[in-house]
Amino acid sequence: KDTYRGRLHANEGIVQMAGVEDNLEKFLNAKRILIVACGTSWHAGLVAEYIFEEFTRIPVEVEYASEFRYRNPIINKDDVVIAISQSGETADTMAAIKLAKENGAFVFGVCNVVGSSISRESHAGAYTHAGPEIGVASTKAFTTQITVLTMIALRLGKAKGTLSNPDFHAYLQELELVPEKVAEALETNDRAKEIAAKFKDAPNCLYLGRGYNFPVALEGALKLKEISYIHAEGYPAAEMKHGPIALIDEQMPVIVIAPKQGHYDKIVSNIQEIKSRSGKIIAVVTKGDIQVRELADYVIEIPETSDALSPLITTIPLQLLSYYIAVMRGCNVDQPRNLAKSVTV
Ligand code: F1P
Repeated sequence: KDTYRGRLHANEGIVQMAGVEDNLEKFLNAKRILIVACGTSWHAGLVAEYIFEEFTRIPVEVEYASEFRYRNPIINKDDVVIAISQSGETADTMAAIKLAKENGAFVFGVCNVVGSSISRESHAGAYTHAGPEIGVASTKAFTTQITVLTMIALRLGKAKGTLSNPDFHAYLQELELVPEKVAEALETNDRAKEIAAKFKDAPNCLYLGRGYNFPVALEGALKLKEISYIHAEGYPAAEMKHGPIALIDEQMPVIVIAPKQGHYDKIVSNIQEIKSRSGKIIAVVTKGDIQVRELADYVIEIPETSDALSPLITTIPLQLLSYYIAVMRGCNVDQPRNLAKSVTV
């Protein structure tokens, strides 16, 4: 809880924003923001796409660095390329940066490890200061990456006038409350443990979310795969009817991220579709929710948050769920098989 509290306070100088301030014109003149990253960092990039486009109206593209580096992508001089990496050593992300620089783009790094290769190779950057990531699977790196990217988007939205002053201040105030909300979300620990005990032997799991929480569904599924070796897939809830719905039966646990926000009514109807096919529903809901509670087999309650900041909170119970499932299956959560902390080849 303490580490979550500490590192989110920008006014204590823990999150460094100088990289943005010194290069504000580059960002403001960007025709496009291109985000390159791998794994969990790529998921943070997807959340950032929603946030940047909403706050700044600058078009954003998010690419797996591992694909980007091998194709012949169009990179323009007025692109800002944001490279996200916890370790700052990921070879695919490094190669994507090299390509971007060769094509004259401005490269901004978002790294956790101070002085890492990516922080040295990028033109400017911001550190996440999440503290050491002891486990191989990224967890606190994800929430701090999103926090830093949100702060950048707020700064740009304010400068561009695409975000109103009252909205800007409301988001800043809400960011200050995030550590408390994360602490509250961590209180779902026992509930996550209880649910984990029910589903630890499931061969497959489906994760669904909409809007800002679609990338959280991807990240929830990745966390489960990485540390418990259960096959899991994340999907935008609205895409379910285009394929994955065929998978649903009474054996299939479906984790739905369903906070009471923008897409709430739509997600309720997605949950109804799962229920009518006898899927087992585990829903992450806003405290006090009634509608989803009536439909779901299990609910995990989190504090109320605005749409844009909700991934910082909704991801916590999913991390706990994966953790407990992995522990109950006897897996080494810090050192999963076949997985390296820095993928440097
Ligand atoms: C990317 C990443 C992590 C994953 C694992 C392997 O690393 O895919 O997201 O959990 O550690 O590498 P990074 O570029 O963010 O350091």
